[in-house]
Formats: sequence, structure tokens, C-alpha cells
Amino acid sequence: MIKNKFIVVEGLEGAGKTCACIHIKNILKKYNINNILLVRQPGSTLIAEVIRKLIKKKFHSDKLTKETELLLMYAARIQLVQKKIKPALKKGIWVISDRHDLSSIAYQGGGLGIKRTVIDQLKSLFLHDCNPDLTVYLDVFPDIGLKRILNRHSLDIIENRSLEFFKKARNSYLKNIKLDKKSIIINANVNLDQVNKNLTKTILIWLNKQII
Ligand code: Z5A
Repeated sequence: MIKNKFIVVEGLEGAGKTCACIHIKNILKKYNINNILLVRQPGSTLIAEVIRKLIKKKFHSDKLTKETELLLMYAARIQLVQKKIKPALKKGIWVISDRHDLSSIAYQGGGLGIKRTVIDQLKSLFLHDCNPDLTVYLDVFPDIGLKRILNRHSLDIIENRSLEFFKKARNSYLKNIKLDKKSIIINANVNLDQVNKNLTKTILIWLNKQII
């Protein structure tokens, strides 16, 4: 038997997070785990989806300050955690989240330069014990990730930032993920088949360790 878990998938845009969330869900189903909630951040509640649109929209005569951006990311996260993630985990439902607070550390911290102590304060004030049981970090070089999403759609306001911004975000991810014992790093620079194979292998090893 395995107790329900909170799994987070992190990485730069085009790393393949959405694909990985679906792949992990399918692996869990093979283990007869069918009670699964899949969410994305920012988003996945009515209010958090409105905040998502606001963050991604370009306002020509106004621009989000980095602090406003951080607080909006957190507002969407708090809404999702309190309204969906925590209640689901309480009911024994597995939760897979496409991004969580590590994204704020990487983008608003590493990328925009907001002090880590500020982000940590928000986390301790509002997220309490809502920490993932497993974080899967898909590591992609920024230029490779951006090329993948350019094939799909035009770039939004965050995606339009400089390569330098994404390099800083990646460095922050790598620095922090290495300190997290409940995390795994998957090389996402290779083709999707190879990523899925590595993901399956590592998730199965992790799942076997969770059996009680
Ligand atoms: N953000 C933030 O700044 N702070 C925060 O706290 C949070 C978020 C929570 C969310 O936008 C934005 O908010 C994001 C970070 C910021 N902005 N940026 N930039 P989003 O949800 O629209 O963006 P995203 O989270 O980065 O998702 P994405 O662009 O869709 O990327 P993805 O989910 O990692 O990739 P995918 O959808 O699975 O795959 C993308 C394409 O690549 C697709 O056509 C796949 O078939 C292809 N793909 C995937 N993997 C591969 C491999 N391995 N090889 C070849 N092709 C591949």
C-alpha cells in the first residue's frame, strides 16, 4: 500500500512539464492509483486562472513590478493550495502539480533578483506544511526550451524575457534542487521518448520506496 502523495514537476518553459505530469499520472494508474488531481500553477481555480491571465497579459502603459508579480504568483498559489491541494490530500487523493513554490524562487528570485528571505517569508506565512513529497526537476537549456514553445505559440510577457533571465532562473533551480533530498533531476535536453523512459525508471524506483 502507498499513502497518497504530493508530486511537483518543475523546470523552465519547454522543459516538458505538462507532458511529464501526464506521463506520471499514467505510471500511477498502472499501479492502480486512480484518484489523482492534476493542477497547474499559476491556475487551476477560477480565481487563480484570472490571476494567471493578468500576469501573462501585456499592459502597454503599465508594467507589473517584480514584487507585484511575486505576490500575484503567491496569491494564485495560496488560492489553489487552500481550495484544492490541501483538501484533496486530506481526502487521500494524489496531487500532481505543474510547478509550485520553487518556480517563484527560480523566476522571481533567481531571474528578477528578489531576495530569498522575502520569498521564504511568504512561504512560511502562507504555505505552512504544503511541501511536495517529490519534486521532479526537468533540466533543459533555456534556448532548447524556448525553441520548443516557439514551435507551439507566440511568446507571452514572461516567455519574452531575455535569455539571461532564463539562465539565472535555471541556475537558481539547479542550486536549490540539489539541496532538496526529496527531488530528482531528469535531463530534458534529449528527445521526449528518452525523457519518458528515464522518468518511468526513476518514478518506479521512488514508488517502490514508498510502499508501507
Ligand atoms: N511562473 C513564475 O514566474 N513564477 C511562479 O511562481 C510560477 C510560474 C508558478 C507559467 O506559464 C508562467 O509563469 C511561466 C513561469 C511563470 N512562464 N514562463 N516563461 P505556462 O504555464 O504557460 O508556462 P510553462 O509552465 O513554462 O509551460 P510550457 O511552456 O507549456 O512548458 P512545459 O509544460 O514545460 O512543456 P510541454 O507543454 O510539456 O511541452 C512544450 C512543447 O515541447 C510541446 O510541443 C512538447 O511536445 C514539446 N516537448 C516536450 N518535451 C520535449 C522533448 N524532450 N523533446 C522535444 N520536444 C519536447
